[in-house]
Amino acid sequence: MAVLVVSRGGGGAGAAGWAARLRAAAPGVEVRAWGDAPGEARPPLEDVVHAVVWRPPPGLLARESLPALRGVQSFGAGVDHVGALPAGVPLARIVDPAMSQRMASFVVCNALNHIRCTEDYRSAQREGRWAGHLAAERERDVGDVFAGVMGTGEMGGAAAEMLRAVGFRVRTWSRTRRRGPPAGCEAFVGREELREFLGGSDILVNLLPLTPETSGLVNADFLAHLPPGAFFINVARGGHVVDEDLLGALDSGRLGGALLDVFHEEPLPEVHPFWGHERVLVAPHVAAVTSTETALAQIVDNMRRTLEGRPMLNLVDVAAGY
Ligand code: NDP
Ligand code: OXD
Repeated sequence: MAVLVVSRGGGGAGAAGWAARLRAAAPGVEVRAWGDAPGEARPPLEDVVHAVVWRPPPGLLARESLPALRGVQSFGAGVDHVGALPAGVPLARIVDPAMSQRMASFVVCNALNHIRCTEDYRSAQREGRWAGHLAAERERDVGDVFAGVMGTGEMGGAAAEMLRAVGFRVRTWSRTRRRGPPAGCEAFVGREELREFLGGSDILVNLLPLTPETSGLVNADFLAHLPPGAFFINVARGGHVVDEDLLGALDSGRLGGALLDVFHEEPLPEVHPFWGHERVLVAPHVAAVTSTETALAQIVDNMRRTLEGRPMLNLVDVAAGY
């Protein structure tokens, strides 16, 4: 019985780094790493019962390649990168309060930078300009700004709470009412309440999972419902966004700006117009990287559970896609 660690194109420790930590935490367990170094050979797969993955090669998790597979663990909170699984093989994801706090601080930091015009002062500095007039012309107080958070799960809930704690007026949007919004936030639910939610979101934060229902959600029609000059923070997935429509809204001034941490293709291709766009801030998928310190224990626990035939924790509803 063996465990396979596959990690391609992600930040963090990489396949070899994670595999070394799993071996140290569970001596005696055969842990094989498969990273994306040029020419790296594929390890033996026949006896792999548990796989820990970030962007595995398409088809790797199928029965034909991993006939003994009994459990899959995503290295991320998201699972859209995992691909198709054989029927009945359970999928777990990372649920880590430290990671949710990391995400929340990234969102709050960028929301505050936006309303306090940090980028404008940076541009003025590059040109040697004293831009004190911007304080009165563009800056806004937190209590006057509505922040809308799409997704009220582990990440979205934490971001909404922290936005609220620093004084933003917060609205949330989710698929169901099963989790109430964080205290002090106004909740919107389902497609029928989406337009109303968007219409009052000066800053829009995307923390939805990428599923068939949410793929391409952020298109021209969607963006047209935001208040003029709104700021968009995408920390979920590039696949939520129709890039041409986002660029159109930015170019027309309909959208005031965007902070993008995630993209259809990562790394963002050199020629992509987001790189040089004056209203776009590009981050390299770093809003909340899975940490070897805070997530190792649950990855090891789920590995042991699969090896011992016990159910994993933090299971994903594979049919819903999150
Ligand atoms: P959760 O599963 O905990 O929460 C998902 C939320 O999205 C829930 O509130 C859910 O609603 C809502 N949702 C799902 N589908 C829809 C829909 N069709 N319409 C409206 N709302 C919907 O996920 P997490 O909070 O843990 O993570 C969210 C995403 O964040 C991940 O999938 C990943 O893509 C991204 N992420 C990005 C990182 C980065 O570094 N940039 C790091 C970590 C995660 P309901 O409550 O009703 O089920
Ligand atoms: C995740 C991510 O899903 O890093 O955890 O994007």
